[in-house]
Amino acid sequence: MLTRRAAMFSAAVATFMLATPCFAAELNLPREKVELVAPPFVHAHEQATRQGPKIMEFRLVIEEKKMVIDEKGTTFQAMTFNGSMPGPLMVVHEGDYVEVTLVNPATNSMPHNIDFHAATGALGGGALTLINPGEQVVLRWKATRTGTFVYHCAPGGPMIPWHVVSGMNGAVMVLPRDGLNDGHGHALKYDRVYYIGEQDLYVPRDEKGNFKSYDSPGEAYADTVEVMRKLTPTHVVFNGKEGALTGKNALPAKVGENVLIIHSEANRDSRPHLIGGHGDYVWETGKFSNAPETGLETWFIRGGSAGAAMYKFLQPGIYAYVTHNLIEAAELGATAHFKVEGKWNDDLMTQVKAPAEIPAPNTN
Ligand SMILES: [Cu+2]
Repeated sequence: MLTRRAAMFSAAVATFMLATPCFAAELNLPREKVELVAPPFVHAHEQATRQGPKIMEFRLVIEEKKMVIDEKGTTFQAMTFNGSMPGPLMVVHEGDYVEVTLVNPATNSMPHNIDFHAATGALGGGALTLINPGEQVVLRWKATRTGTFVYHCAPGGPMIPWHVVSGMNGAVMVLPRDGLNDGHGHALKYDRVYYIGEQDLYVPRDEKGNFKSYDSPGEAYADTVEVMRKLTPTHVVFNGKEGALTGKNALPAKVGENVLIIHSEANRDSRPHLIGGHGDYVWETGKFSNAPETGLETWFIRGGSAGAAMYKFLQPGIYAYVTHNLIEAAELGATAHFKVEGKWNDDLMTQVKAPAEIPAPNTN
């Protein structure tokens, strides 16, 4: 059934498409084809660049597929960009053009599109990219603002939240051409960069309270919307699955390295916290035209945005990176681990006395 809101949205799309001559002007700029990689990793890129603006070419293939989302083996009818939840991080520089080929293979069951928060133009490109299974489309937009920004599917009306919480979201990082800085003229460089995409999931249960499994997204839709409307996720996970970034999947780093963490949440608020570490420089809203905050304990990611935090690890060990709603971290899945190698600094922390029995009170 088409709701009033969905009808209004569709009308807005139709008006926009009629009113806007859509042509691809030729740009006389060099092109660079980027091979995207699945999160938490980020494709190779320059931090600062001496080159002029380019057309950066990306290819996103939409995959509707069943994924396992927790350690109990719960399955989920996911919708994804390039097969991962979240989709890959795309990195460009201010003034570059992002040219995305969006592919909706005939094996999919639904129309999809893409709305880039970093882009300027109606619906973030959503109206120009709506494609049916068996179609592909090419969108180009100019990266005029620096920062980290979410992208997500937005095919209209009630389809929008459902596709987003089914996994169709990711992030773009637009770097200043001369790289990151601390807001006081000092350049900041990272030795490693990781992309952590937080995802709230709403999985229906059967009468016995067990998670239900479905054969297609369409079959899961009605039950899933009921769970979504309660606004209480059954899972809050990093990178698509409980445990995706813990244990053997822990993110490696070394003492002395600056690590940049991009954290997105396309639908819901989050509070990243690195247990035992800090945010040396945090662009909480993710926008590099603002000076970063320094020395933070916990920061805030507004639903529908991506933030960036840089930290130089000073001690070795396993660091948990969580959302500091600890119920979500420990019970719903939102925990990652950094595995840091290096030399321990006793000056920063030491165990002065090992655990021992409490001494008996001196009665003399
Ligand atoms: Cu979609």
